[in-house]
Amino acid sequence: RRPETHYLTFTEIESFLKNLTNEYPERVELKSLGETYENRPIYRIKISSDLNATEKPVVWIQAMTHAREWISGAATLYTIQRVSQAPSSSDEESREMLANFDWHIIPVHNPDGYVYTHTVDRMWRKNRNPNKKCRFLCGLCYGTDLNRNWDINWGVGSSSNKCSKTFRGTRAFSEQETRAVRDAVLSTPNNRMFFSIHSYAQLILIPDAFRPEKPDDFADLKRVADRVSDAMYNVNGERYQTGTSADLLYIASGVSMDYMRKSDGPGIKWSFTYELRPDTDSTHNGFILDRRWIIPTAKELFASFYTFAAEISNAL
Ligand code: 0X9
Ligand code: ZN
Repeated sequence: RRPETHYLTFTEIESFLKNLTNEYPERVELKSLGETYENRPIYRIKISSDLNATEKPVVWIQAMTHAREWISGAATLYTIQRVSQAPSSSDEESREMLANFDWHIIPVHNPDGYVYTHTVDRMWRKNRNPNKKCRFLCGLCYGTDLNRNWDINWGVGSSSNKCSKTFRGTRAFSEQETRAVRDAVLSTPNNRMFFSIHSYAQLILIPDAFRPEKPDDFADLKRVADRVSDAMYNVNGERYQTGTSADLLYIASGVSMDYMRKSDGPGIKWSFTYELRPDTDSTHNGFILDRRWIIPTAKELFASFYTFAAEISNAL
């Protein structure tokens, strides 16, 4: 089964990634950044025109943080495939993306949760780390929301209730998944862009997520996000709104997008969160997008990465 026609299982994604590295060893490298509670690897695939050269400006893409948001993984695998194939294809956009940037992509940030959505509960969101509800004989609630666990204004706009879907964890970076990505980003030079991929509100979210006030460089971020939204619109006529989480959704703290901008942290100015689309013509829950929408959505996401890359390399 292929990632553009089916939602792959974690094991299938693993083989897909390994096959790519076997096919293109000179430009694709697969690494585990760490292991989850259930001992699954947190894969990072690096795609570079020259794996041995010093880092070009780096783009980070993090998908499948929330287990039920399957389209985020499927659409990201499509970009991985196109960029990996770039030099041996006539795909000019991918070639340009690879010429100007190194791509560090985490296609399944939350493998335990992802497996759980295939085996037990399609609507699971968090990871699967068990939380004791109290000290003695009082049961467990599973999972921390990996998009509330980062050390940026940790604690507000998230839940301290271990059973809640937005449980923030026992402290900032209590989870392996967030620590592994943090450490990988901090040890990589030349980080330039960061994207966290979610679904299903059809938005490009601009920092900050943790407050209603706009950051000083909001106008820069908004200008580029609006161009990206136009590029996405040109693919299938689907409009993605751009703005802050407070204006378009809700305030959330401890999210990866905000952490990546921290000046005493990764300091990545160009950091965004995507909410991909819901199923337009079904009565399904918005997280459950029929597999026929994988290709159209993946093409929009690819166009957005291409446009971000073109805009930001012009601005360098
Ligand atoms: O709540 C979230 O983590 C995201 N929505 S979702 O339905 N995919 O769970 C939104 C995140 C808040 N905003 C930003 N990260 N900008
Ligand atoms: Zn999400």
